[in-house]
Amino acid sequence: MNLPLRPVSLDDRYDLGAERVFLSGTQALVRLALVQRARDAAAGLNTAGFISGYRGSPLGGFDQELWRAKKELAANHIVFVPGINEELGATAVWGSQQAALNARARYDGVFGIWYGKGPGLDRAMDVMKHANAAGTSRHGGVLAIVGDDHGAKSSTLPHQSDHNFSAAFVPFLSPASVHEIVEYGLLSIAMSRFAGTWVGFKATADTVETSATVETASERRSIIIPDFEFPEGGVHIRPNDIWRDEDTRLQRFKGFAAQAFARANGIDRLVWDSPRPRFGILTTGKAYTDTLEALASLGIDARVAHDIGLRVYKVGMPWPLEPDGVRAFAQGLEEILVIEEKREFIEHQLKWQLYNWNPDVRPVVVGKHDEKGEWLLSPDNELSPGMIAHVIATRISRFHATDRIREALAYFERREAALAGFAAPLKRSPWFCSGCPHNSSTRVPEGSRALAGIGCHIMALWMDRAQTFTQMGGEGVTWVGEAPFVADTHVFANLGDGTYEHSGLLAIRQAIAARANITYKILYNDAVAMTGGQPVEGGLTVPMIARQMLAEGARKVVVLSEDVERFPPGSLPPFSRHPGKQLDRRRGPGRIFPEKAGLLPGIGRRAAVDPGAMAGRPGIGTL
Ligand SMILES: Cc1ncc(C[n+]2csc(CCOP(=O)(O)OP(=O)(O)O)c2C)c(N)n1
Ligand code: SF4
Repeated sequence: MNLPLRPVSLDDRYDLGAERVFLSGTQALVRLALVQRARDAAAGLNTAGFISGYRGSPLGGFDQELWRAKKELAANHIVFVPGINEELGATAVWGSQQAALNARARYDGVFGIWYGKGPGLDRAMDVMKHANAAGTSRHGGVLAIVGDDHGAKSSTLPHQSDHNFSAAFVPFLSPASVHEIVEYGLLSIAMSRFAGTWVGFKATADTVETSATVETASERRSIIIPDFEFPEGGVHIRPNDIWRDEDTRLQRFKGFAAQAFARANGIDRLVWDSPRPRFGILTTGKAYTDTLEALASLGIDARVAHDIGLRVYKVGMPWPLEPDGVRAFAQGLEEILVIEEKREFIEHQLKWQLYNWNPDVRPVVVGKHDEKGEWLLSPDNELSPGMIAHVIATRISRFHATDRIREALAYFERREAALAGFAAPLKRSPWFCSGCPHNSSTRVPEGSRALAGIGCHIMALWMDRAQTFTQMGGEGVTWVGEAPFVADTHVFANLGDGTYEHSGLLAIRQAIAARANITYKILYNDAVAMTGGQPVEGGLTVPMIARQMLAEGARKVVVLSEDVERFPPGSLPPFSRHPGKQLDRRRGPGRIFPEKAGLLPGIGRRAAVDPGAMAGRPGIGTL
């Protein structure tokens, strides 16, 4: 039988009329902005969109996707301005809500979208709290998308942002897959408009860095605005607000409004039920899809669940946990297993929700630990369907044990044992690409020490060229706290140009203020390499950095380049150009700071900028 093939094109991803589109999670975030604007227009609202934030995996490519969709965004009144860092990006998004306070506003409202990696949310917490307390505009709303890397696959620490969102009193949603991104995004923006809060959105590599064919029907779903008793004057942003009142509105109204919205729109839902329930699984986000896979491997589907008394509850909004739904779910259960990645978060809320409620409904709640306090689901790293299957099988074994379960468990155990005993025959340390300027610029003279920073050049840690590093924007500053207590008198600090623009300049200012003896190597490769080679915001050039460093008070600034002629006469301030690729490794920095032999004499109370070097890539300078 010859079935006609549906015409498919990669451009469908932003075709709002398409019923089914193939797109990545990152593209779904772009589509979300377009769909939001289209829904507003259909509802008679003249809205615009504003997007800002800072890149970092798993949202490393969001900015590139937005640049690619420039035409679509412009046609839909959506403005994208990359932040120089997450904190300032969030501040700009705060401004998108203030536009509604302006008597000369050109739109009914502006929906704001902020994005950042987990550590970016860490550094943006101050603005997050202030902007959230100030509130959103009635026809605007803010979605704060955070990229969480639970397994530290592409980060210097595993991170989960759940606790930060709740600390900032920002309700947040957690989509389980690409399929839910647009729908959850629309719900989040509508919730943000309704409850007057920013609404967070958790993106993991599994949800945002994968692609899928997605049915678009959910983009047209109706969104219910529930009845809710708001305080006089409402909960939205206002001029000359009173700070204590902002807090009262947050604590007493906005969180509860978010719960009412979640309840009305079924954001948390019972997925499987049974007429004689006894065992419940409550799960969220990526762990939900892993749980379904685990259940399938154990031969448990909706029909088996129905027969054996198993319920599955999917939480779409992990904070603040909506109480009516979880209490209804808990009724009749002997035990609830909470399956969530990393530190327990929903599990604690669930226990609060149940404890003072109804003593007749007190199921045992287990998750990270069992009822005896023994570890059950791992708090570190990601969960796998295998791990989850193990725990489910063990917990339900008292009422449901089958050959299929025994076989599946035996398979997982065999696999685990094989993995535990496996040692790679060959280990290959990552290294800079050949021709990369970092190959030479991260070397230090013999007897010297370098502190590493965030960026591709962090690989210096694995090349015996550095032993410690800091977060983005802290480069070299650990030396301020170490130097008074050790006999060494000098260190080098590596700092990429992307990080310099993001926050590293302040680290240098701190070093100078503390009169620390540091040689900063500003590794200019004209790209934010590690996240995909994006241009550095603001078009930073070598002469700009050199002049900036002198103005900050660096005692000496030297440009190292194999081709100093690339900088026309007059473009650099009057200081030494150094026509070499790197510091002389045998003679130490005295070679380029020839005032005295030894370590950076004369620098003493000031930081100096000692630029890194580069290989011969056209158009790339080195400072
Ligand atoms: C606060 C924070 N935001 C974002 C990131 C993600 N991130 C890791 S490396 C990097 C780029 C660093 O670029 P650059 O300093 O130019 O170094 P290069 O990669 O070019 O060596 C970014 C943005 C992070 N680690 N921390
Ligand atoms: S900076 Fe670019 S060339 Fe160098 S290691 Fe990173 S990706 Fe490779």
